[in-house]
Amino acid sequence: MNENKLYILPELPYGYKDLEPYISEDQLQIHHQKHHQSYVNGANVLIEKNEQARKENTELDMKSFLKDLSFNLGGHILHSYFWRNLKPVNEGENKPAGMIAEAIEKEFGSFDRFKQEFAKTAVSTEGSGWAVLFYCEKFDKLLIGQIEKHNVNLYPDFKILMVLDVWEHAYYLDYKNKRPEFVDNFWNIINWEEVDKRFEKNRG
Ligand code: MN3
Repeated sequence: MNENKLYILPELPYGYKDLEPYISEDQLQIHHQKHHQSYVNGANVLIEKNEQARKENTELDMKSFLKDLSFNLGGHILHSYFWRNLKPVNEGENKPAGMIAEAIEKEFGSFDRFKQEFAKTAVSTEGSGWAVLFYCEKFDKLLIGQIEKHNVNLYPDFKILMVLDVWEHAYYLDYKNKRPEFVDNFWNIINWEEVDKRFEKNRG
């Protein structure tokens, strides 16, 4: 890859071993360096192809081009959120604090109820996809969503506060087919400070 690409793979804010035992070094490295990188590369290739077509004044199949672009760009953006809403394992219980904790309490009744709904969302996502915590500014409301692949079922305009990748490539080395175990362990490595920061920023 040359250096003048539009999209680049972000560095992780921690080391590849730092999410163990919940995500192994091998699993995290392949997920970041191979899978995430492939969406970055895919988006760059497509953007170049489009620019080339404009220069040469040739036609692209817009429908298929845009589908590929939203898939790859969606993958890049969601993974970038995902790495930052994870953090190395600390001692003690990992629970939200601050404004996001209050908002979860208000919306879901309790943190446990939120966990239950979010986990069910992640476990029941069909095929490859994401569980997402969104914020709707208009009604000052938290919403859970399921994004299929990287780009289907998105709520336009709603801000992404937290994501969980439930593609098999996110957990298969460590958990094989046991997605519920992976989802269960996700709670130990959520960076709630980052989620709260996103919430406060979007709430204004
Ligand atoms: Mn992934």
